[in-house]
Amino acid sequence: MQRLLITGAAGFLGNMMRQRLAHLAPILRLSDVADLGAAAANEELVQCNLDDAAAVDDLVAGCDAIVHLGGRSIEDKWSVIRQSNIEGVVNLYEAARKHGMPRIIFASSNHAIGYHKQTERLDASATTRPDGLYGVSKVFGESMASMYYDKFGQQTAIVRIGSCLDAPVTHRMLATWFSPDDFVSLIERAFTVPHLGCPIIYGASDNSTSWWDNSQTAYLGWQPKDNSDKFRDHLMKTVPQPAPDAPDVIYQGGVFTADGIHPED
Ligand code: NAI
Ligand code: 15L
Repeated sequence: MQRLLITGAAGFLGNMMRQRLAHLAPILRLSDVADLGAAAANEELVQCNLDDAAAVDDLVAGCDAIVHLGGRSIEDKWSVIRQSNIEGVVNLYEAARKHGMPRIIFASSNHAIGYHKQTERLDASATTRPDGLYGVSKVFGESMASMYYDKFGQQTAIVRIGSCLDAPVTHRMLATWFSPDDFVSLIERAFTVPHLGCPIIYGASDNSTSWWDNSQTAYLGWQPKDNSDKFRDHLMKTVPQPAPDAPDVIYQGGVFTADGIHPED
């Protein structure tokens, strides 16, 4: 691979991946609507809005693979979600189709299935149960990936990310935690497996508490290595246990299920 595109590169995960994925290609093309700072010798910086089709077309041209992290990452009013996660995904997939169909990692979210109870165990065939407009937009993105695969053969790894950060900070995250190292190894695998297809993969580490079953994507040969247990004792001692009827204890999407629909200004 010559050039890897990372969208949302100024964001939390984007910043992390800017360092951690640099070994995958000699050139990293980094994009965001926000400022990306100074370019390192191996970096091309492109500041653009994902809702700008022409800009996204230029952005994708010449890229051999895409890690699509750009978009609104929490619940918000519809106009914001639509611009970033609906128009943005449409523009990205059209640009990819026109420019040789580079493999895409699509950062979906557990909020696509957030209204499932924590007592359920889900695999890739589970019904989507989004827990807000943000979750609905991720279901839309997953559908775009699926349709572009069936119609054009565009390959995408749809990753329903749980909670990707250095360490879990809530009790719920003992189940949803996805270590950055495990995310990196999944991306590496998705770009090197001979046939990727368009799998749905739950982005979680090998946590002892788990609601998700990735057996349908065993063909990828990816195994998470980390386990949130190493943080369990500290978390139990330092973070108060939520009430048994709290959304964070009942639903896989946790507190997102308690959000209202955000009105427009
Ligand atoms: P973030 O909010 O820190 O980063 C998202 C980036 O996308 C921001 O830098 C933002 O400026 C950019 N962006 C938003 N709208 C844009 C637009 N219209 N045009 C261009 N750039 C735009 O979010 P984070 O945590 O880094 O997440 C990255 C991706 O992973 C998001 O798509 C999020 O939904 C998904 N995800 C993240 C999880 C996590 O644990 N961090 C969990 C589940 C999903
Ligand atoms: C997400 O989809 C969000 O982008 C992230 O900020 C976390 O809140 C995560 O889900 C989560 O459910 O913990």
